[in-house]
Amino acid sequence: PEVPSARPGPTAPVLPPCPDVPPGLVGRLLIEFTSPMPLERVQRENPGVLLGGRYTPPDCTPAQTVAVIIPFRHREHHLRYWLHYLHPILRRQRLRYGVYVINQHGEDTFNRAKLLNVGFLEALKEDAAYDCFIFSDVDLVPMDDRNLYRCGDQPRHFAIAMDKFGFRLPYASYFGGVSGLSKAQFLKINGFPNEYWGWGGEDDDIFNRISLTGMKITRPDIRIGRYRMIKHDRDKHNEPNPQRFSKIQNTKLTMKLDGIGSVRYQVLEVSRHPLFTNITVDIGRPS
Ligand code: UDH
Ligand code: NGS
Repeated sequence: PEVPSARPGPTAPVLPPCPDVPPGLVGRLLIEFTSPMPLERVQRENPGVLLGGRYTPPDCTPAQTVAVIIPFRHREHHLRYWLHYLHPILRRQRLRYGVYVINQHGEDTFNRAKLLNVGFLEALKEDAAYDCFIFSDVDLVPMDDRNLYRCGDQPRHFAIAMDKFGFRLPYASYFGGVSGLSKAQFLKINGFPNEYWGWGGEDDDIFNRISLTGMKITRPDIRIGRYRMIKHDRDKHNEPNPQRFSKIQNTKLTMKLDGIGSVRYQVLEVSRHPLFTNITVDIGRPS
């Protein structure tokens, strides 16, 4: 008797796994922030990106599904550059990904790490398949597409050679700018701290959480982990937090109670734009 064909029909193509090293990367990139960047242009240049900033490679099946989480308030001009440079890079890296801008509502003190916790939970509500989370400041653009925005068996630090630091680490335990954790790694450290209001220290607290749970960060080669930062003045309502030095001494005690398990917030709006999903959130204010 004739054996039914296992071959899938044209509507359900089974694609091969994406290769470890994506073909067609270009390496070092020219990044500049001088000419204006209209959103219409960025949309026109990225027709393959689906509503909400979702993308799936057409020619292979990626091993991971990556949520890119951006803490945000009043940086629309930076976001346009970020989208312009990052979408083509992430596409060349053959990632299945979505871009989530977590927009802090109101004018109370900014809280980067709490916004990132919100991003983790809200991205998972959008798609339970997310298993890798890349946390990126809106003003940081990689200068080399070989810096792959993926998760590994340890938490990863991507932004290790920023122009403003002379393309070096500012200090050995620096974990700021752009970092990535798998879902399991993120949950293992109870997510990020919610109690760092204002500028500074939250990235050091995250580094402490990783070390205290027996993990060790990985980084790309220093020649590949290069970044340009869009120059800007200090934002309003994000003054240096005077408590940051004492708080980072206490991570071991605080991390059990303060983290993804205790985050409280209210989503005010979810809007799907052509190149990103915007989630406006009320995260409260320091108590
Ligand atoms: N962010 C916003 N809006 C804000 C504050 C912060 O979107 O009002 C986000 C944004 O993604 C930013 C990230 O949080 O990239 C980190 O904040 P930051 O850019 O203020 O931190 P950074 O260390 O700058 O880059 C601190 C002030 C530097 C002043 C330099 C003056 N020459
Ligand atoms: C450290 C901060 C970090 C910050 C890093 C780089 O001193 O949060 O400087 O800052 N830690 C504390 O303040 C405890 S930067 O030069 O980018 O402004 O990421």
